[in-house]
Amino acid sequence: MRTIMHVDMDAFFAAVEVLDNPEYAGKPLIIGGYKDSPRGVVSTASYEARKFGVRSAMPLRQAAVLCPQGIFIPGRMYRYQEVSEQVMGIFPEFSPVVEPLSIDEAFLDMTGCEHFYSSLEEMGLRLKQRIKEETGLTASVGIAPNKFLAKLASDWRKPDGLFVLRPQEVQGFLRDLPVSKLWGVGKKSAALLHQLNLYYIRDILPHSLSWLQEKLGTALGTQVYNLARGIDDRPVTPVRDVQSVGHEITFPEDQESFPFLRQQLAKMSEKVGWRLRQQGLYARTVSIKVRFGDFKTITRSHTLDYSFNDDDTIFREALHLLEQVKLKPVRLLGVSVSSLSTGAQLSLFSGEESSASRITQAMDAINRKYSHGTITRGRTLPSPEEGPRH
Ligand code: TTP
Ligand code: MG
Repeated sequence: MRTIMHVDMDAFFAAVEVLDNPEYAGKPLIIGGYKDSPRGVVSTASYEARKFGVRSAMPLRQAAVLCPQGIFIPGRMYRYQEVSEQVMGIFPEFSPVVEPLSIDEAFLDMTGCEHFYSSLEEMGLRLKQRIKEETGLTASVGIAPNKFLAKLASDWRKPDGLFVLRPQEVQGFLRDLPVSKLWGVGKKSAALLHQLNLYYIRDILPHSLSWLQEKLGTALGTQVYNLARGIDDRPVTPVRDVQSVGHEITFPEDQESFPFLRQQLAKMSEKVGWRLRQQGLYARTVSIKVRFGDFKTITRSHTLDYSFNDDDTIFREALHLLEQVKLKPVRLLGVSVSSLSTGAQLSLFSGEESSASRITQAMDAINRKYSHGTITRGRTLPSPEEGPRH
């Protein structure tokens, strides 16, 4: 039995606009273009605007009729992409098997990770909390035995929802849903099913596989037969093999204080090291990414002649790279490692490193037992005179 988690951000583009423009909070916000755009369509609408019937893909003009008091804005794709990267960057902390589906949703295969949490509810809550803490945004999370059910579950309590669907509850949950909720059943297929008098999932259950295949074709017939029973064997497929492991932070206010940036670098180096070790990987290259207040972005890298997976090496190299950057107010700071391999190619000075590696192993054991971040190094804590500057 698998444990699959589906995460979908709430009213994503609109929520990012509210985050950056708090005066939009609680207002009907419509993203996609100005009210009088002749051809534009709605990308998304805030939940306040949805009350008026405004929906994604609806012509803006129609939205303007339904919701004349709506605030219409064209949208800022680069910013949604930036927040999307922030959100996607959190998932590997929870599972090494992540499949992004669109700009604001992903599947995480959590099979085998259940015992890290007191319950599946806590697992979902922890992810929601991390997203909120990192981005200020809410997400809806569904946890179920497969992808089809997990996606239905994340939608069930939207917005800011969390819904766990357990195997014994699946049949009861599916029965009364319309057939359009079946994966792959769009408008056309739904019409086809309606012609056969199949309106709800419960209507499909009495029919045999061969009857459905005969009426709907082999592919759709098989899919409908299985999904109606909550059967879906598709694996969570990561887009590609991991090329790099990284972490980045976008600050609420641009930051110029070097001690503060150094502390952030230390924190992120620990996270990157932890994830490397969780996946049994070693790296040879450390990179930093710095985005300034004016959005100019630079990256700097250094490749060592040996492989490593300890926080100290990552931090030392990242700090060295940061020291060489001429600082202006910083909007985003990131650390990543690449040139990955599954085995260590040890340094000539490996004897010297072994005590550091013993400390890392001890810290990981504690963090694995409790939760990551339980034990951390002093350099990741703010010094008394140097907190973040807002
Ligand atoms: P969705 O997750 O479908 O919608 P949403 O996040 O806005 O709202 P919900 O709370 O229901 O999940 O899509 C994510 C983003 O993708 C959405 O904010 C805007 C964009 N999008 C479009 O541009 N056009 C579309 O037709 C859809 C469906 C989404
Ligand atoms: Mg969404």
